[in-house]
Order: sequence, then structure tokens, then C-alpha cells
Amino acid sequence: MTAVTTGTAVEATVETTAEAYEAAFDAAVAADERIEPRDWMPEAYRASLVRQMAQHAHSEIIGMQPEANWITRAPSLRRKAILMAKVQDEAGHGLYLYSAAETLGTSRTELLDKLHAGRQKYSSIFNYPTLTWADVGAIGWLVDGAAITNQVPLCRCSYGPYARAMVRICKEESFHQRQGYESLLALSRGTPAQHEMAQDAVNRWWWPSLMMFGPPDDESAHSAQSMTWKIKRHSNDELRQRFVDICVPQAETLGLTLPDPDLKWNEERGQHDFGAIDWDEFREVLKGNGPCNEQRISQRRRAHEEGAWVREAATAYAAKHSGKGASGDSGTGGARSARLVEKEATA
Ligand code: BYC
Repeated sequence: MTAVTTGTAVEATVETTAEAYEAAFDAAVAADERIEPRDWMPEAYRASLVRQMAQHAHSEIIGMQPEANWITRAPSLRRKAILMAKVQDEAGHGLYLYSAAETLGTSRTELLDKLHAGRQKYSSIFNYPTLTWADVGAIGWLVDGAAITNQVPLCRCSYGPYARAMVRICKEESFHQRQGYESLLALSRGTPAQHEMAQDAVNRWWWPSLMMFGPPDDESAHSAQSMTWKIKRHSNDELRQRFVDICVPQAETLGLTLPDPDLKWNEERGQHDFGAIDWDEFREVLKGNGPCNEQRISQRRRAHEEGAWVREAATAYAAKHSGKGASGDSGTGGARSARLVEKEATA
């Protein structure tokens, strides 16, 4: 009898503790506080963050490919330098995001393995080809523009490391967007052939850019829960609408037309109406049947294999230095560890 009573008491305590943790998490989210790596969080929250952050990180590094395609053919040294810096920034964004995902207990290796095996997604937009130089401008204006619209609210995401990574990413993306706009403006105001090239690029990138925001709200599997958890602050359709409204006056200044005959101002709504998106195309691209899916993923796998020696060298270097530190030598790693131990001891 006594044993049964004790068991029940222990179970009750465990249950109360779990409930208390959950209540503390809910209260922190409700109060707009940040959830930090060491805080208790529901497993589903952790899993959904890893899913979204992994998809985001993969998009950044796969997104380097379509633009890198034009580095060797940029029309001037100035444009080449800018493009190289931009592509390098995207690699950096991937790095911040993989690091932020690591704080949730998932290693970068594990996430990359999943990408290479086709078990995690990256943005649909990067499965379209960059056919002319104007595509680089159109990507900057529209793709980076859509990314900023989607990502600025992520700076207020409830998970601290993701929100903080997004602050820096958004600053850089906003520079990318402006360089794309400026490049497209130069083409649009150039020769008739250059103007036509800019218009053709906008015609091809407009609809895929609208698809970047994800499926319509009534088909979005994760939106409702992610918004309750304040991972996402706005729905896919809200952000898509915001993006359309931002782009219309910008297109006018550029002297370019957005390829949608149904695009018009709706006085009553105070927003633009726009035409139907081809969701069949979106679903096909997600299934792997877009124009460049195979090329993008095989290039990514090849880059990973060819970079194996760099990872091995970096690991060997780190091991060598931490070894020195452990034996009392003056390696940087050792000095840092010693300082940390000291700090902990005095805390
Ligand atoms: N493409 O329930 P939903 C950049 C997936 S890169 C592919 O609405 P959620 C840049 C979605 O993942 C910017 N997949 O999902 C880089 C889910 O699949 P799973 C990339 C998509 O998460 C280089 C399923 O569809 N930005 O800026 O609530 C050069 C159901 O969707 C897409 C980010 O990743 C898509 N377009 O909302 C230049 C932003 N849309 O996971 C520029 C962060 C949806 O169940 N991510 N799916 O297998 C987000 O904000 C959200 O994850 C999304 C989707 C709005 C994309």
C-alpha cells in the first residue's frame, strides 16, 4: 500500500513539474519574451524550429548557385565585386542559421546530410535558371525583396538565437535588395535591348517570387501553430499581399511592368488585387520537378564532397590546438577553456 502511495506521489510531482514548465513556456511566449536554448520548450516547438531554420539555412546556401553562375560574366569589375560579396554574404547567412539550429541540439552535419538525401526542403525559388545578366538584378529586387518581407517579422521570433541571427541577415538582405534594384534600373534605362532584357527577367521571376511565401493560408500545414508559438508573426498570404503592395510602385519607378493583367488597386481593401498563382507549378517544384532541382542538389553534393579535405583539415587543426591546451601549453583553445573554468569557479 505504502509503495503504491509513494509511486503515485512521485508521479504527481513529476506531472506538476512538467505542467509548471509548460506554463512557464506559455507565459514567456505570451509576454513576448525570448525562449533561450537552455529553457524548457515543448518537443514539437523544438522540432518545428529545426524544420524551419534548416529549410531557411539550406535556402541560403543553395541560393548561392543561381547568382554565382554570373560571377565570371558580370559586365564590369564593379558589378563582379558586388556580386561576389553578395554570394559570400549568403554563405554567411547559412552559417548563422546552421549555428542557431545547433543551439537546439541538431548538428550542421546532420542537417546537411538531410538536405543531400532530399529529406529537407530549400526554397522553391532557387530551382529556376538565371538565363541573362538581368536575372541577377531581378533576384536582388524580387527574391531578396520577398525574403526581407518574410524575414523582418522573424527578427521578433520567439526563439532568441533565430531572432538575433535574423537581425543581421535582414540588414544584409536589404543592401542586396537595393543593389538588385539599382542594377535593374540601369538596365531599364539603358538601350532598348537592355530594357527588354530587364522586362523579360521580371516576367520570369515575378510569379516564383510570390510562391516564396509558401502555400495559401488554408493549405499551410504549420502556420497556425507557428503563429501561436510566435515563431511566425504573419500568415503566408498576409506577407505575400504586403510584398505585392510594396512592389507595384517600385515597378513603376523602374519603368517595368509586372506580368499580371489582374493586378489593380482595390480602393475598398486598400490593397492590390492580383491574379491567381499557379499552385500546381509550386507543388511540382517542391516535388523535385522544377527546371533546376536536379542540377542544384547535385552541385551541392559535389561541393560538399570536394570540400571534405577542408573540414578534415579544420578538425585536425582544432584537435591539435585543444590537445595543446589540455596539456597546459599556451594554445588559444586552452587559454579560453582555462578562462571559462576560472569564470565558472568564481560564479
Ligand atoms: N519553397 O505550412 P507551410 C534568401 C514548405 S533564402 C519550398 O506554410 P511554414 C536568399 C514548408 O517548408 C530565403 N518549400 O510552412 C538566399 C512546409 O514543408 P515541410 C528563404 C516551401 O514553415 C540566397 C510545407 O511547404 N527564406 O533569402 O509555416 C539568395 C508547408 O508550408 C515553400 C526562408 O526560408 C517554398 N517557397 O511556412 C537570395 C524564410 N513554402 O517543412 C535570397 C523562413 C513552404 O513540412 N521560412 N514550403 O516539409 C519561413 O518563413 C517559412 O518556413 C515559410 C513556410 C514561409 C517558407
